[in-house]
This record gives sequence, C-alpha cells and structure tokens, in this order.
Amino acid sequence: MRYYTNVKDLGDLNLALAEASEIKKDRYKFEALGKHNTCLLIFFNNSLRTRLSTQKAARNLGMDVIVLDVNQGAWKLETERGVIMDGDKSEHLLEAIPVMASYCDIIGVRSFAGLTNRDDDYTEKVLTEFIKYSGKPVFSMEAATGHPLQAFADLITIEEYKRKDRPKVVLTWAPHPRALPQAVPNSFSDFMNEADVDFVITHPHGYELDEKFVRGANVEYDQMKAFQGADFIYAKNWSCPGVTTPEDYGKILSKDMSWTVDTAHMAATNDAFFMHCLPVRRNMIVSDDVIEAPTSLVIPEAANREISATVVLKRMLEAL
Ligand code: AN0
Ligand code: CP
Repeated sequence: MRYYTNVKDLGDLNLALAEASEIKKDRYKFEALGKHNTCLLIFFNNSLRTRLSTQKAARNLGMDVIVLDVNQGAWKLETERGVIMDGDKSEHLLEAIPVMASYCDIIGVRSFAGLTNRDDDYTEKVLTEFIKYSGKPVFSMEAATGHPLQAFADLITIEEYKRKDRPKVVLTWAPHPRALPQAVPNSFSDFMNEADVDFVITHPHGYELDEKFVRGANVEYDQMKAFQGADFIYAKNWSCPGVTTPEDYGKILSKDMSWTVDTAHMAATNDAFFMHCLPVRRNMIVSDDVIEAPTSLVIPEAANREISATVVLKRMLEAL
C-alpha cells in the first residue's frame, strides 16, 4: 500500500480485520520489517491518540520515528502558490515537503479542514500536495475530509464486540460548542458502508454528509427512531457540510441539547454499546452515565488505534 487516505486503500476488509487480529495477538510479530526505516509524523493540529498510537505502531514494526508539530517550533508555512511572502510565513510548503521527505521513508500527515473553503477541503488540498511533492508513501492521520485510521480502529472494535452477525450501527450527530470537521463521520460512513452492518445515520436537517461518503446509506432525521434496536451508537459532532446549503459550509447550525446521548436515548436501543473517537465533551455529546457505563467502548476503541496503525504501516513497509 503506497497511500492510505480512505477505505478503498485497505482492499478486502475481512482480510484487513484478520490482519488486525493477528497483530493484536502479537504486536511485535513484524518488528524486523521496519529496521532502518523512518516514519515522519507531521501535525498541523493537536492530537493525543493519533500522536501516541501511531508512534507506538511504528515502533512495533521496528521503525525510527520523527514527530514534527508544524505550529510549535517550525517556520510558519505558506500553502498558497503565487503569494508574495511578505507576511509572517517564512517558508513555503512546496520547499518544506521535499525537505521533510528527504529525512524519512513514510510520512503521516494531520491537517484538519479549514472549514472556510469547501473546495479546498473536499479536494484535500494539503494532503494531495504531500502526495504530489514528497515522492514518499503518505498516510492520513486525519486530513480535511477523512480520518481512516480512526474508522479502521472503529471497525476492529465493532468486530470484537458485536453480538450478532449483522449488527445495527447508528451514527448520530450530537451538539458541540465549536465548529468541527466532517472527517470522522465521513470516514466512519465510508467504512460502515463497506462493512457487514445495518447502517443508519441520524442528524438534524442541514447536517447532510457528502454523498461520496453516505453512498445511499439510510438517513433518519428522528434520532429516537434511529436508535430503536441499535447495537452500536457512534456519536460525533460535525459542522455543516454545505451539501444542502453551500453558504453554511463549516458553520454551527444547531446546539440542540436534546441530541446529547443520555440514558433515555440508550434505553431505546438493543442495550447498545456507546462509541466515540475522543476527545469528547461530556454532557454536550454524551452524558457522564453513558460514557461511564460498562457498555461504553471509548477506551478499547482508542486502544485499537495502535492496531489499525500497525496494520497500515506494515502494509506500507511491505510495499516500499
Ligand atoms: C477533531 C474532529 O472533530 O475532527 C478530532 C477528532 C479526532 N476534534 C476536535 O477538534 C475536538
Ligand atoms: N481520535 C483521535 O484521532 O484523537 P486525537 O485527535 O487525540 O489524535
């Protein structure tokens, strides 16, 4: 695998899940694979889980790891071509990318959506530049429109905890005080559409996700109706994707607290497991009771980020 930016890069999901299970049994099984190979992780945004789990994954495979926080200690980067650089940005991404690439064999990039220009975000402008100008294999650590390492970890978690062959999985929007990207719900939908699950998406009007990711999945605007009989509830906030109202792209359209996942919501489900990618704001997205219940999977889900990253890096090393 040369690039990892969406579900299709993984190919057959059952094979990917089998590989994940093999690695989980012995996460150092392939530690000879990465010897004398360097993984560079570039963060344009904050991270706890991705930063730690991806480093751990690279080390499981015997790789060296370099981490760069672009906004802390590096030169401020210009990303637009043609700009007269007389402001506060000292270096252009078009030089920075090949320079960074010269020190490593595989590059991970975290670069969130700007949420102002839908075209820039949905064409994955920054991630695409890394793919184009680095000459190295590149994987997404959450880019503008996707977070495929998270969605793969989510799928692994569902596979581990499911109590029936084809569980009902519900992706629900929930309120949040700040405008967040659509990357997590986009990738989760992308993966669930390929997985053997009964998938339902629920959100208030105006929050319709891009069809590229929804791909005809069942959308139910009545949250309580969507929750009925659910085996997994996957909560996430996202800002307006601008599908039905392009002028609202990236905006907060609702802070309706009746969408917060609490025990009354969970009572409508089939004793569902609760999932969230974290970080989560308690009592905005989910009540204390629900996130602390034995049915909450947020910690094993985060732990599986090490596994999803190990599978992806293993496949990238094999293709070097
Ligand atoms: C980010 C998001 O919603 O995309 C990262 C989630 C993994 N969340 C925040 O910025 C709070
Ligand atoms: N879930 C996730 O990607 O978390 P971080 O933003 O902390 O990496």
